[in-house]
Amino acid sequence: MGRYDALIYVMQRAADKAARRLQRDFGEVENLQPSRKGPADFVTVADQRTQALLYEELMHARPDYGFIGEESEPDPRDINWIVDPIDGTTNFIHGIPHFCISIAVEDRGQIVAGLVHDPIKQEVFWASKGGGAFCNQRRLRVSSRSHLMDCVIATGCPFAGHGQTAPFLKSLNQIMGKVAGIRRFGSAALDLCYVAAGRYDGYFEDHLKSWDIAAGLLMVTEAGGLVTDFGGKDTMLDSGQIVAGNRAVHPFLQENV
Ligand code: LIP
Repeated sequence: MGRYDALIYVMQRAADKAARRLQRDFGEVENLQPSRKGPADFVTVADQRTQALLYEELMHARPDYGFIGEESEPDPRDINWIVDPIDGTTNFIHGIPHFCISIAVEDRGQIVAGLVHDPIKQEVFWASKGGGAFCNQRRLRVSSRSHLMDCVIATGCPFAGHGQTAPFLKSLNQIMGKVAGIRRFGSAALDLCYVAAGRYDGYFEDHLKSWDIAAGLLMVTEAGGLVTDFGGKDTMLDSGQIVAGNRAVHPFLQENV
C-alpha cells in the first residue's frame, strides 16, 4: 500500500462520478452547437454543477481539508483540495472533445497527489508524491528526446481579456523555428499529463490558475520531468507561470520563455 493510495481512491471515485455527468452534458453541448447563442450558459451551469458534485464527494471523504475550486471562493486550510471541474472550458463549449476534470491535494504548499480525468478519451492520469505517475494502469515516463528538431512543444496563448500578446509572441518566435512543432490544445492540465506521458517533450504557459496546473505538475515530476516557473523557481501555483519538460528540453524552454 502506498502512502497516498486512499487519497487517490477518493479522487478516482469522485472524478468517475463527475466524468459520467460531463459525458452526458457534452452530448447536450454537441446538440446546442447550431443555436445562435451557443451552449455557453448551459456550460456555465454544467461547470458549477460538476464542481458541486466534486465538493460533496471530496469534502465528505476528507471534511478537515480546505477547498480551492475554479467555481467558488477559496476556503484554504493546511491541506487543500484544488479542483477544476472542467479544464478546457472553451473546448467544451465548442464541442471539441478535449477537456478534463483536475483534482489535486496540496499539503502546506506541496502537491502530494493529483488526478486528471479525460472523460472523452477515457484516460485517467494520476500521481502521488514519491509513488510515480500513471495513465490508467500504465506507468508514465517523460520522453527521452533531446534533439530539439524532434520535439513537440505545447503551449497556451493569450486570448480576449487574458494574458499579454507581446511577451508570448517573443517566446514563440524564439522556440518555434527550432522544434518539430507547436501545439495549442486548450487544456493546461492535459498538456502537463501529455508531457508526463512523453507525448509532448515540453510545455510552457503564463497566466494560469492553481487549479489548471496543480495535478498536472505532480504528474510531470513523478514521470521524471522538470517543472518550474519562467525564472526556474518553484512559484508555479502562485505566479501562474509554468515551464515543463524532460531534462534536455526544460532548460531550453526556460531560457527562451
Ligand atoms: C484554461 C486552460 C487553457 C489555458 C487557459 C485557461 P479553464 O482553463 O487550461 O489551456 O490556456 O488560460 O486557464 O478556464 O478551461 O479551466
